[in-house]
Amino acid sequence: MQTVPNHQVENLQIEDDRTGLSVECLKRAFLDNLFYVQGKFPKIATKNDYYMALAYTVRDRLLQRWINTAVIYTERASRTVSYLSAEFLMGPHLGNNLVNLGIYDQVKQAVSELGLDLEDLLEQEEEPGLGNGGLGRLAACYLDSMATLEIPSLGYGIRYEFGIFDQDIRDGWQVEITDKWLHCGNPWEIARPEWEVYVKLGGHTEAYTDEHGRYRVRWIPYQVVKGVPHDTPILGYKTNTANTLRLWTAEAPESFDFGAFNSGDYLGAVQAKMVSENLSKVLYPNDDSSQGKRLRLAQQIFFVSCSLQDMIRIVFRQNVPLEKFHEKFVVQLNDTHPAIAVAELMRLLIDEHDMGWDQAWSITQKSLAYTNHTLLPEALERWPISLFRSLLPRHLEIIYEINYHFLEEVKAKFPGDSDRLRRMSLIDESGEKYVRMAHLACVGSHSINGVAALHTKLLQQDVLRDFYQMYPEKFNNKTNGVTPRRFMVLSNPRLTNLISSKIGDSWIKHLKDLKKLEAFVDDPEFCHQWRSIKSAIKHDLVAYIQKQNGISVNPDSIFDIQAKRFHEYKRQHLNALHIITLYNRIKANPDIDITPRTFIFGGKAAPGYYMAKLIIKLLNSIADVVNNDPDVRDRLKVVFLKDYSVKFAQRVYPAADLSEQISMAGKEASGTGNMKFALNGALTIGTLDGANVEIRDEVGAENFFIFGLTAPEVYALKARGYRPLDYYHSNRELKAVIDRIASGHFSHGDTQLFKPLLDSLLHRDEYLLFADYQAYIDCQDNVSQVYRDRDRWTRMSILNVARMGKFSSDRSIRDYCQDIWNIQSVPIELGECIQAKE
Ligand code: F58
Repeated sequence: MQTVPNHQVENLQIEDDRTGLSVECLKRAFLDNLFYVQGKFPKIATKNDYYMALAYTVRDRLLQRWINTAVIYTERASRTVSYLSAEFLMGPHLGNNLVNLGIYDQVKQAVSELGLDLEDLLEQEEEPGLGNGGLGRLAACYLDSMATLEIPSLGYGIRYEFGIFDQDIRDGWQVEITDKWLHCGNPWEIARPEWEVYVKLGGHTEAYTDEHGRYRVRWIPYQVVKGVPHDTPILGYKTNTANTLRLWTAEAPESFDFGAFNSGDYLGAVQAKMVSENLSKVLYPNDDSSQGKRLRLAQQIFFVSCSLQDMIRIVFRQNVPLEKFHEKFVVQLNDTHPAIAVAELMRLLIDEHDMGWDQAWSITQKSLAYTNHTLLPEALERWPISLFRSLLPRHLEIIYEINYHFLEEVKAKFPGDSDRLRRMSLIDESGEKYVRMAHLACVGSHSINGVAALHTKLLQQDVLRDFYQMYPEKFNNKTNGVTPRRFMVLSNPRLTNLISSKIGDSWIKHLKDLKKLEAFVDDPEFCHQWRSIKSAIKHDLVAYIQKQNGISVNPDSIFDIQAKRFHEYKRQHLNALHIITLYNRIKANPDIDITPRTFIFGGKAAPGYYMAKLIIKLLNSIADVVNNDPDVRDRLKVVFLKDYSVKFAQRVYPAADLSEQISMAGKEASGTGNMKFALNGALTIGTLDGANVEIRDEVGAENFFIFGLTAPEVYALKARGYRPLDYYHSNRELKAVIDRIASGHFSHGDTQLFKPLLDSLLHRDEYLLFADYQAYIDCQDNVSQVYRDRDRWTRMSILNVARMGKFSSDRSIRDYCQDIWNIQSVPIELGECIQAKE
């Protein structure tokens, strides 16, 4: 569709009620939106109507910035980061936009003058749970930081109709419920049907010779799906930059297949429509393995092709020659889920835009960069060749050709090393043939990065070792970070205000400025305030737990929290072993002096991951027994908070005393929850894994509870031959814990319920719980000791916060900009273009 220049529209005065920030103006705009957009008036409005009216009021204020940003980027054809991710775990938009616009307090006052409570309205928002965990949340933090740093960027992904499932707990078991986040409408997005694109799937290819006598390939697809972009503005913190998150929905090209319709096959026609729409129907809820499902590969090509076609459209619209695609865009691949971009960009350039192979390859490599997020071998994506061919016949041909050239390069660099060729090939031919997506991403990108120093080192030494030897210059580390806007300013206003009252608020944009807090660590008044705030937040969580779970919790106990996806490598069950150890000590000696603790868990398990679900059941079963045993006398409480989400995380991080980061060393790529907890003043008990290593380096070993085997020790122990039974037999407390579970004590006498879990520990223990058990218990005993010295604990907490500056996602994004993206900021002035021309 063409844009029609219209000078009358350009000169329109944007009405003050759509942009004004005074309390009076906000109130007027709110009532106006309630009436004209929501079609309600106060007498009959529901809470959701009020939420929607407020959301539209805030969106109006974003639009002015959003349009200004788009106009300036277009005029200047600014270099742009294109962040391709199958997941964006954005969390609720309203509160974040209020913070970033700097109007939280005005809006609070405006709604309160209308007799409403802002917290209530914030609670009303259904968050878009379009991600599984860390990877999707990282993408969201990066969008926030790019906008804050005024970096032109587009986030590209899928607008799943159903995001990550809602979790209920019934009889201690996880039950999954579909997430209908769109059922009340989504006020934050604007559909852009004028920028729809088409994606081909299936069918076959044909070779032909074009009018210049060149060899060409034509792809005759079996199916074509339409992608429609839905845009959400992403506002930076106190800047005018509003970038775009562009999510694609899949539709049938026409509402009916008219061929089938006319031949009377009405249901067949509707069926075809449903098949197309399936592509953006649901987020895959697995957080580790790729299952080789056809629909998932179809989702990947769908959003990647839509996004690359959209970028090419932008290139043309801005009069950039296609040969300069890589100067206009740098495309960051968030893991291998968008790695098909390597073949798709080649296909678009060669087949659709007549480019030669060499030039297309050079542009592809210069444009793409790949971030790896995992060290788990089972999480490395591979697609069976047969599946791949049936869905993407043309891409498979292109991949074979890339592979041919690539293996020639490998041969030239490592002559006579056929084993290496086999290991590095884009095609795994050891049994059934597979396409290896990580290899494709490595070959097709100019940069390959891990997400924490240790992770990058392990990639180089192990998982991607051959590629590191082949292309050492491509490898670099970009330690993850988190946005302090959502995870401090919005979620922890009390601590934010205390900090800003002492050191000003520059730290919100320059997190390293938190260092200035160190000057107050010996100030008793400050320490007292610090402690009172933590205590007040804990009281709030106590009330929430009482309401949600009906459990009364002692606010003076240690709030010991493990909140993350459930996975054996993350070892929530090691935490369970500690709880039972303490329980056993109490049972053996009911008067024992134990520092009171509340163990809080939150997190979902992949629906098909039986062991993770059994661990959830175990924790809930322990909770039932421990919380109701009179001998325990409220010294221990175990709480499983259901349906962990971003909204929920924001409530939990600020209340933590102790953050559990206890994965087996060498498994957690980085972790980002570890950063959010520490930033909110929790102390960490953790292994030397992922970013824990760097957090400890920053906050100081004396302010961090480290325990357990290191990654090299893990490998060495496994190489020697690990025998978990030896630990069981030689460690009295460990044996008592395992025996207590086996006896049916937590399962109403049922000795079979947890047997699969116990068998796996006793006979395999892949994640070395038994090997780390004693070190963990000793470390926890030390935690309990230190907690009793409240002044010391407070001091450690303050120093943790003061030294977390490195872990802002702003720092991560600056590093990406400098080392990979080669991109500068483009500040946005309001009023330069469309606004208020009189
Ligand atoms: C996570 N990966 C890492 N994957 O586990 C974590 O250490 C890291 O901090 C984080 O990425 C950000 O770098 C992760 O969340 C997924 O959820 C994928 C979803 C799709 C299937 C494969 C796993």
